[in-house]
Amino acid sequence: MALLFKSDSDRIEWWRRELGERMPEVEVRCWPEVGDPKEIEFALVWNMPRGALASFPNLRVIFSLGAGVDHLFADPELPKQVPICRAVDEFLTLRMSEYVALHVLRYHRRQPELEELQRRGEWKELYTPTASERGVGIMGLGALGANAASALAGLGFKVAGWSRTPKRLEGVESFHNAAGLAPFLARSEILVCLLPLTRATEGILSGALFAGLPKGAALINAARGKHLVEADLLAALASGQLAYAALDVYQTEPLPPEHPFWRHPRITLSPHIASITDPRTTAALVAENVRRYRAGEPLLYTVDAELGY
Ligand code: NDP
Ligand code: OXD
Repeated sequence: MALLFKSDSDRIEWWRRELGERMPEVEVRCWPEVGDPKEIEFALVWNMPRGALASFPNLRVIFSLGAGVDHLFADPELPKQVPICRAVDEFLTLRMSEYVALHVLRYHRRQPELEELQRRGEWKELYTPTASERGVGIMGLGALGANAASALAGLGFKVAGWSRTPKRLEGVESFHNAAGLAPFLARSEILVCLLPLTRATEGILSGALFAGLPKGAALINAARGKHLVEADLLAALASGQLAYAALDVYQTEPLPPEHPFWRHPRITLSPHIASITDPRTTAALVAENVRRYRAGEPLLYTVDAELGY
């Protein structure tokens, strides 16, 4: 029995160790050293080449090496009968909430402007509203969005969330579906995107959506680059409809060196590190799901191929 592992990270040996300790009976093979394709029963992967997963005739379960599964559904030859499980764990969730809190507070407390004043050697008081006067909107109230929303509510922000189906979350005003989008946007001075990338959400962060936000709002996108129409963000920053953006993900990754985002004075960027999958918690989840598969029990965190998440 073998598990194929593929990651873009440089922590391969750590992954091998964590997987090996939890599943000594499973041989871990690291891409591209596949061995006999017939022996691969499980795949824990990120950004596999198109068509590659279809070449394992005895594949039983595909594990996404991240919360998002768009990298799998982008493969037109993805074997349709094989269940897909995604990463949902405490470390992934907490790290994303840290990222969101960092950038919400950074904008809310006018830190980019303070840093500019520091560069100019200028001593000047800048005023900020209290958190209870600041509307923050989280798009996506799933494993990550719900935790980030609760964390911000705990800091005193006026938090709202938008999801596909209705939610109840203490301290968070909840909106859902197409009908809930306009009122949700209208009260979101800071908009955080934590949606999965699907047919329904690709390109959702567009000029039309920005027009529904209060003038001078800020955007934080930690979901997927393909949610954002990048030219529309630049136009909204130029017109003042948006005042600031913090971005972790891009249409093209790594972000090309000539891309205007790199040097934009009102964009803070990071290289898709908002929440990096942790080998300890994710190996434990994979081991539990391998056990469940063997025991004929329901798998944890399977995704719905129709919805795409
Ligand atoms: P979940 O699947 O748990 O949650 C997704 C949320 O989005 C749900 O609340 C869902 O609504 C909502 N949603 C989906 N489609 C729509 C739609 N069409 N309209 C409105 N709401 C919608 O995902 P996670 O919270 O675990 O992860 C979210 C995304 O974050 C991942 O898919 C990934 O792309 C990104 N990510 C980025 C990382 C980074 O480092 N930058 C790290 C980890 C994840 P409902 O609950 O009603 O189904
Ligand atoms: C993920 C990611 O989906 O890291 O987990 O982007």
